[in-house]
Amino acid sequence: MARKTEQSRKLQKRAEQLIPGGVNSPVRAFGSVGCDPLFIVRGQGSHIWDADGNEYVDYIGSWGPLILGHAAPTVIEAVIEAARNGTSFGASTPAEADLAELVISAFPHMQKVRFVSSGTEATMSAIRLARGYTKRKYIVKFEGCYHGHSDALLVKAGSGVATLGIPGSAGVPEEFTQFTLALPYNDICALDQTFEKFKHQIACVIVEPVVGNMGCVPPARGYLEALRAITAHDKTLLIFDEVMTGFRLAYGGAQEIYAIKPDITTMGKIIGGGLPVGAYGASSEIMDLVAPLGPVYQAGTLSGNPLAMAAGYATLSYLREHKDVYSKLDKLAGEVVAGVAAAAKDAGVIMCHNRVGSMFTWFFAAGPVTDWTSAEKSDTEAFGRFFRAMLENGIYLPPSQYEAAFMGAAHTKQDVQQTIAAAKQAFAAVHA
Ligand code: HOZ
Repeated sequence: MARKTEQSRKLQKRAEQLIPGGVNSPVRAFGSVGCDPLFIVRGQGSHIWDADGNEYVDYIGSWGPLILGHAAPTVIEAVIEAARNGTSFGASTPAEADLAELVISAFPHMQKVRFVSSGTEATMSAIRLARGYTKRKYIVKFEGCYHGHSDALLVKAGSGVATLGIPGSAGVPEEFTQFTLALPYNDICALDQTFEKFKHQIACVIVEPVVGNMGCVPPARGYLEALRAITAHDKTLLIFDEVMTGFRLAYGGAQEIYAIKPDITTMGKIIGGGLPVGAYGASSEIMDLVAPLGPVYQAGTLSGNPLAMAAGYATLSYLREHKDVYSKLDKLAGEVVAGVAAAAKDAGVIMCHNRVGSMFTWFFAAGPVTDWTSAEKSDTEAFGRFFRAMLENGIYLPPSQYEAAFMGAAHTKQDVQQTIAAAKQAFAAVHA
């Protein structure tokens, strides 16, 4: 029987009258997968329910933050308790240093951290800090990586920008991006050439150490090491954008897995346990340039918000006490990724996959997908057919070929079996 969609449709029509595209973030409009967006009314563990009463296994988890699943009791109780004492003061609260201590303890290079309200703010502030520290203008980013929607970082960006197939954004004057150099990811030669050309002029290199925003793309062997060596040699700061990967791939993020110490780490998602948070951290020498100690300005009324601090603290303390969660996630995610890949092979569907721990993508491409040029070769029409068929079978995937899927601690073997069974049916639709 076809999935009911009447209520979600009604809600979308209403929202479209009031909000651009009916959404507060573009990918949610489902534009690239050819169906109406869902309106979610409830989440519990690894499942969500929409306004029409349909139930789905959720592989988005709010785009990564919900590593403990929806409405995890430890997080909900912490938020309720914090809310009873007031929701915002625009003044310091003890919870900020508590969360700061947990975050800093996870990253060996970090001595101080500043909380903001989103990943966009974190990366934007980290770039400003890098420029303030090095007194240089140029920044390097990579094609298909997404670091939020600040002007200088939208150049050749992934995520919604890639999904919509737009080169950047209207409203950003050329002058605002003249110091942004966008290079292919996983290409050491391009890095070498750029550092040769812009010697002592590059303030920082910002990278998703495992990319999530062109779909999941891991670093090639030796790539992050080369990045570290080149930046150190030129006294350029290396920024790891671990908004997605921090506390997800391992407690200490991608930098723990690949054993690299960046100069600045940006974070978001999991450190807010599902509430709006971002953060950037570095050595005291770098961080003490931030106002009020130093001349690099950054501020925010909702920065360090007590509810977000409480949700983040509950999530991180759980993960710190249960580090075996990462090996369990790795195993279960391995099973679902391999099971769906096998079903694709049996059905003769051209597909490849990338996975690092609990982050993964099935690309409708022959692969391997190692950078934006290879990701872009994906058959997005086929992905759309697969996405819609999976939805009909109760599986909620990211509504874009160029976004990673996430698994959380609440997912079960049964979820995995249901997903593989759904994929077997869905691949028939991909051929249709
Ligand atoms: N660009 C976000 C993930 N890469 C999606 C944001 C959202 O729609 O919530």
